[in-house]
Amino acid sequence: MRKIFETIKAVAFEIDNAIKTEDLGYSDGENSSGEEQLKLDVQSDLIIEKAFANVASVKALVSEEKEGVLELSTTGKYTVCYDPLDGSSLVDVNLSVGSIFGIYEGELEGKNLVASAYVVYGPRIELVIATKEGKPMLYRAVGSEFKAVGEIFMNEKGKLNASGGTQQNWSSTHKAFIDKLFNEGYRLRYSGGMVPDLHQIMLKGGGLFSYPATSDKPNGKLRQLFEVIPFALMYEQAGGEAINHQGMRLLELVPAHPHDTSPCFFGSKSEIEALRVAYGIAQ
Ligand code: P6P
Repeated sequence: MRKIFETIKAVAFEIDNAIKTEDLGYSDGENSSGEEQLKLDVQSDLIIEKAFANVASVKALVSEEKEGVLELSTTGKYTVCYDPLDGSSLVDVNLSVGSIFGIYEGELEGKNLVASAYVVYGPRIELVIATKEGKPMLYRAVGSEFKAVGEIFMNEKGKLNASGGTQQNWSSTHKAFIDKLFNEGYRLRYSGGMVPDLHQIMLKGGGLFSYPATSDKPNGKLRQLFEVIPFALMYEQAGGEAINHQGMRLLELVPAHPHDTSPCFFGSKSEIEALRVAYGIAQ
């Protein structure tokens, strides 16, 4: 696993350099979710694929930018599922973006996630790594090295509310719940980049990030294997919770297809409990 984390650190610097120096135009392709691919999406994907090809413990890769599973070896132990440059459409307005990694051992489902990591490409390059032991660890790039900053803890209750999805397509239940939080004084913090938005809530004392089922996306928008499940480990290990609209832990999801999505809610315990009450799924 150490070699996997070292590889993530190495690709973080390469992708950050690509963000700062490469063409921001669109390629002529689409990803498996039918989204237009930026040249940066394709390039970031290639950087990661090349880097992991040399890691003996990795047997396969699943990428947001590719359809299926890319087999690398028959002797490897882990499958790395990743979103190479999440929120890439924000690069051309100079907002923070990120890479997300889920490391699985066995079948590709929530219970087999053994570790996750994400990189934030912002004013600074930051990396967070979570395993099933202990709190997530925050690292910050200093020169060409990542230095450990400290463990991440979430408060019981926060102040931030990142409400995703198109509001006109929210259910009345979800709209009433989000409005209630704002009426209680929560502050809107939503950039449209999952990585910086979830990173901010974890580091700024907690709150709620929601991307619900909507009339135009009844299964939500965010992908289970390389977005939702990796962040679910982060939030649970930091002392928060991560559930879907039925109250199921996101770490218990079993995707039928590598690009399956899920409605998702990540937050401090207090906000997730309030969501359960609002959605009528209180335990
Ligand atoms: P919306 C970026 O495209 C992304 O996949 C996530 O990074 C982000 O949380 C979400 O989509 C934003 O979606 O529909 O709110 O613009």
